[in-house]
Amino acid sequence: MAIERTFSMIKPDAMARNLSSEINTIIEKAGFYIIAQKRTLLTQVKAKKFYEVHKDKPFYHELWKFIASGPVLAQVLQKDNAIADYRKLMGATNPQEAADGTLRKKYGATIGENAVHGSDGPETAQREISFFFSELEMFDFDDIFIENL
Ligand code: 3AN
Repeated sequence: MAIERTFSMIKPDAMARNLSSEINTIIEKAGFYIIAQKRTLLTQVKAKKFYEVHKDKPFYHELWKFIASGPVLAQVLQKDNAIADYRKLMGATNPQEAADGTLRKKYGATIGENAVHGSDGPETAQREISFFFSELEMFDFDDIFIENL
């Protein structure tokens, strides 16, 4: 399987409950390397832009309002098969339907306030990572390994 990067975001509900370290421990124990992360507060303009693929959905307004309602922890995770594996670790969008042991089951409250976000495919991952991070802000274990050969 190929080494991949995916974008993760710990959402305002989980941040307000001070859960970022606890969630990061689970992420790291599942084998992901957090190769970049930043705490930030999205403006409403940026929140709308981040979620613009959902602009025709009935919950768009609720979605961008919530993500701009408090600080988030934006992250880039790296691992074999990172995109699908992180979706699995997060669990179903609706915490009530999420499998036991998943982040959303453990920490999510509702379909909107569901603690974490993760990219749903390679193109989305690319777009979401570059929305928050420049290449210089990420380190890559493979690069470090090659340099030290
Ligand atoms: P996922 O984050 O699991 O890929 P999507 O792509 O269906 O889920 O939805 C994007 C985001 O929109 C989700 N993170 C979720 O919090 C929110 N969302 C989805 N459906 C609803 C809904 N019916 N009401 C409010 N928010 C929703």
